[in-house]
Amino acid sequence: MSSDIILYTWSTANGIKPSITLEELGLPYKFEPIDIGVNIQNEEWFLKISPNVRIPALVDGSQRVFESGSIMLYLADISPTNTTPIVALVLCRSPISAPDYSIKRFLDETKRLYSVLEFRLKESLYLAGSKYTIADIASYTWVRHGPALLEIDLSEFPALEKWVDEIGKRPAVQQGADVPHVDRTNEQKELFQSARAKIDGMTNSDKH
Ligand SMILES: N[C@@H](CCC(=O)N[C@@H](CS)C(=O)NCC(=O)O)C(=O)O
Repeated sequence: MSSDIILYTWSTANGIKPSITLEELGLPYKFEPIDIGVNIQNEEWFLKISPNVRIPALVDGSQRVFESGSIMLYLADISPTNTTPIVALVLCRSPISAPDYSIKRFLDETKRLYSVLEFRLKESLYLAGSKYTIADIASYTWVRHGPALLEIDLSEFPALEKWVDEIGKRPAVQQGADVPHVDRTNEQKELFQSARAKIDGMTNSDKH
């Protein structure tokens, strides 16, 4: 099957939502890596595709779509194979580059959101119900590295742990999460560890 879809993306939690969705739906696509570390997103040609100066963005023939949630809804809409219900679900961004005081706040908030997910996944196989949907993909890309980066023990959240392991084993997820192929795990881990060391050096009164 030939395709007009071009995905402009980078290997971030928002960036891999569309590639995982494309792989899951079996839609053919090409992709262009947009290295946000060297500001390709600010180049004039890219602003015509993504006026909000962010990845991911997608072009399908004469149609342009940006915002990861909009792209996922668009793909689910055009896919002939999609039969699952679509539910939007928003999770907080992880605090990799936040100011130090907000790192603690967002760490606590991340744990609170994990409890919310745990609550839901104890009563339901997937976030929107009995079927795997784009709500799972949108949340999975944020949850997958959280425990390692934030030093959270996921065994405190057994239903969430089972969900994240199961989704991570899906071939389409592994394929899509590797578009474009860039290993940023160590870079992210170092960033977080240095911020974490600063928090640990703060007094309790500084933390709020
Ligand atoms: N709400 C947007 C957020 C997209 C976003 O934050 N993209 C980041 C990478 S994850 C980006 O392009 N950053 C480049 C910049 O801020 O210049 C979405 O979900 O697509």
